[in-house]
Amino acid sequence: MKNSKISIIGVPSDYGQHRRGVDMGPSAIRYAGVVERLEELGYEILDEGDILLKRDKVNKHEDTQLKNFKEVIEVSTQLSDKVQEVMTKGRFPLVLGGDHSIAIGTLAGLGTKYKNLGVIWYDAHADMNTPETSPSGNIHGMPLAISFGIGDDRLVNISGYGPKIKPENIIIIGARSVDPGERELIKKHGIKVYSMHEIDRMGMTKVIEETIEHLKKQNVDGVHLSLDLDGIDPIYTPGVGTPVPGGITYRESHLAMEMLEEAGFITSAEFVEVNPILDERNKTADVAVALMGSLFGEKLV
Ligand code: B3U
Ligand code: MN
Ligand code: MN
Repeated sequence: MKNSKISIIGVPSDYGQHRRGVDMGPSAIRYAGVVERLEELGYEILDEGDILLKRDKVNKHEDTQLKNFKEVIEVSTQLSDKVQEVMTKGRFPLVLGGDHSIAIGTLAGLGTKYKNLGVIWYDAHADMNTPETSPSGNIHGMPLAISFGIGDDRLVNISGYGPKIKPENIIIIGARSVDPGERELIKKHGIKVYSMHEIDRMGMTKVIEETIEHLKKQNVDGVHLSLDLDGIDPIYTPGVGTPVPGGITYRESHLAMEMLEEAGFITSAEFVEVNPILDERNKTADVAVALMGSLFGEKLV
């Protein structure tokens, strides 16, 4: 990674879905040794601590079906500010979730600096539902659509502007649970998706080669990796709220991280959906930290 200074931002939010415990994700990842692992690689790490969350439920009389709507707005706004502050200091933002709704805030912050940001969305899901198409009302199933301008206006316009990213700069890797409305949006906006089908047919090497090639062709001015631990097969990462079988292997994931590191163009990252309550002895946080090792240049020999 070109930037040798990393700032860790914890976002202990579980507001984007209904299973408690994912708010402990940042603690679990710290416990798994993220700071030590990256320091060992020679980075200067600053743990910025966690975004502060209010726990009073104010959503009771909300004018929307979206769960914890006001809380998600509040967390996203705070996180966006924090990401901007970290970038102003010239540091690499490494965001630890929390559920995937936090990506709304991360991308809101990143978009103030990067006008042509590339986004790699490593996930079993497309996270492109809208209030109309969502089967659950869970905002963690919506952050990608929101970030390219589709969804509730108040979420689309976090930090006073929107959209944050362009659909042609998005690449989804690992999809295997896609809702009908999401499929339509993927087609309509020509979103590039490497589902498990393509990963199986082409192999992860080709998938990442094409990803890198595509983003370079798009002339992106930065690349954000948004990694949902449920993209990986639940054999390796059982501690997630919505596990889907038939996922990306541990080895394929390391290879992907290593190839992205070699490309040298990742400018920010987030690791989300680690839920230690649903986990087996912090296995999922351990995988998250191991993958961060590869993403930041750990070598086997
Ligand atoms: N697509 C479903 C399920 C889901 C999305 N993201 C996760 N689960 N982790 C939804 O609720 O939108
Ligand atoms: Mn997700
Ligand atoms: Mn997911």
